[in-house]
Amino acid sequence: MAKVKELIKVEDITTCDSTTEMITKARKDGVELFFDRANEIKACPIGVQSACCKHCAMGPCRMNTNNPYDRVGVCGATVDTIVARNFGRMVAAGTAAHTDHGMAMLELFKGVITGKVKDFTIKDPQKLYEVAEALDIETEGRELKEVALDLYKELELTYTQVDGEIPMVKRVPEKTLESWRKEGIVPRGAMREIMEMMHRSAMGVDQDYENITKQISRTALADGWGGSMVSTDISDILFGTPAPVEVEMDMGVVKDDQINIIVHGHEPILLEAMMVSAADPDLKRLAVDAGSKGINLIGMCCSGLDVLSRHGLPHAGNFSSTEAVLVTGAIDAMTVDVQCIKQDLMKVAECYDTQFITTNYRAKIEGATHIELDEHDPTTCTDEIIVKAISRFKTRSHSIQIPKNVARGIHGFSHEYIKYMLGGSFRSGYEPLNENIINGRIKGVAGVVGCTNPRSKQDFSHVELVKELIKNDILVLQTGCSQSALCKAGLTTPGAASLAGEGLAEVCETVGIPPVLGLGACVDNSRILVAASEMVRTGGLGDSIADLPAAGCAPEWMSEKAIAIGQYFVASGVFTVFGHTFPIVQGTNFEKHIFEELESKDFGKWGFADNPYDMARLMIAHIDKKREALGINIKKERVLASMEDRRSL
Ligand code: BF8
Ligand code: SF4
Repeated sequence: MAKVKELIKVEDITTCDSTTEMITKARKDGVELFFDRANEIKACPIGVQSACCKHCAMGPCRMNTNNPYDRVGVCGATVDTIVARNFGRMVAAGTAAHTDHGMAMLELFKGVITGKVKDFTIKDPQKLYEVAEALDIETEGRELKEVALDLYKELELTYTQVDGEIPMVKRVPEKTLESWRKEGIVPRGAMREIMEMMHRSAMGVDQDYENITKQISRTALADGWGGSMVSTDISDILFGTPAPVEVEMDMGVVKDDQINIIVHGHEPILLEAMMVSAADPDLKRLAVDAGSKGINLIGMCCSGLDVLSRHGLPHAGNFSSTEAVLVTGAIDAMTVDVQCIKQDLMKVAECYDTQFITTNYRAKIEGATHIELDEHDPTTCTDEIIVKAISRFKTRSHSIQIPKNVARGIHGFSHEYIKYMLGGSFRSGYEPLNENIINGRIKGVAGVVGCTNPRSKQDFSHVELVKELIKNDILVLQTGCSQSALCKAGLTTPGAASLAGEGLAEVCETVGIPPVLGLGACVDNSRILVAASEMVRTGGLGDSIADLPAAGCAPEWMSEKAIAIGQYFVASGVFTVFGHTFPIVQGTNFEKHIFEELESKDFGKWGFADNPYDMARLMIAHIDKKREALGINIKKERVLASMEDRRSL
């Protein structure tokens, strides 16, 4: 193991108590973690501003970040071209990740409806009908299978459509869609958009940053309103639409006397199949015969959030805790599929003799055991994983230390549930939410989402930002790793209403909800888009998403996927703030374009701040500006009209 020169203080790394405890143990055990390397490997100052182009062998060409216009690349590319192209390629990569995942979900759906996949069925037929109706597919008097086949064909266009507009634009508010049409950015299929983004950002193609930005938006929209949205809808149809459920979060969910299996990644099929295997009577008996009290299935990161939302399965933590949990010595197997799997998990697992298993043909890791999951027969793979975990349990040889912390929260909100909870079954709809925004009890809505990053103190910005927002009566919607941070901090319980401003607290107490609503994994940001559309359609808050008193933030982002998400929120009309770092050169025309000018086209815009309090200030100021424009910025007293007033109406 490489020797770390200077160890960073644990209190500067994380605010998560369990991760703190495990970092300390790892140091005692001589195990290096990614936090240590983040401290040792200084971020490249050119790369951090995306000021280098290596798209051809005449370069790589490096710009002067202090004086961005004093030089151009060998081919003459300006700093604006270079930074915009790099940004576009990040969006293409992030979009590819979400849409490839969505396409895998769609293939699974096809397998289920054609009878080729027998281990899963359609769990939520009502959602299937709803999605079909939203896409104008005839449902009246038709068999579920017939509708499902039509839906499959329609949704496939999300990925493959060569021309025209993707199906899900039917959900976009009219005025927002009009703005996209005017700008020429309504997406075709994701494959086409990603291909065109890669083409246009190659050497010698699109060299006008404004024109490049159009393709950046179009590609990102093919993710948010395309690949990600289809992934969410299909997962709900196959595995059930989430409804609020009490969950346990943090490393205390690991049990000393049970066979602990961590499932980490992004494809719900792996965890859903693991649940089937873990319930198998033969495997359960095998686990008990091995001397354990049973099989303890635990999720991490996004697929963990998927099953946490749907089934209340325990969750051990977010991206920055995936190595730390292995340091407990109590993990018998960690099994992974795609995305956000740090390669060094393999090495850390090896240090503790944990079985480390890859399951997806797309993502193998040197040294890991590969047991491929075949969607036609997923439990053959997951049964084998459990058998391996049992054998590791029998030969446990490392000292075990499990942090005791377990937080509880209510998660599993969906845009359907938000509609139901505020209106009740009698008058379900978004009217109560809109009314409460108009009357000022709720100032606005914020999406706080995304990763943790070892270059930013784990969880700190997520928690501080959200505390500021709810204190200011802003209802917070969450997806991705941010949710683990907020759950650990106790903010996803109805009791957290006591930390909210008076108005928001009143609404939360009346409805019995937390002021911070967990909506699932990162692809489930699409739920926020649908909720925003419903708010516009319901009325009283403007005609397009850009009119809503809403803002988004990814305070500790690290993945290219986060940039794709940020861009589709911006293109949809949302002011989106990123924290800690932003991959552009400051003081350039491209920066001005995406941080200021886009707003004038009925889009949102980007914002940046390096601490949570400034992030909150930016978001609140934007929400106030939108309230002002809507003419609802004055907190009105509720006055009952007198009979005289009524007569004069
Ligand atoms: O997709 S929030 S660290 S796990 S990228 Fe990754 Fe970021 Fe977590 Fe899920 Ni999303
Ligand atoms: Fe340099 Fe232009 Fe080649 Fe980029 S495309 S590496 S700027 S010569």
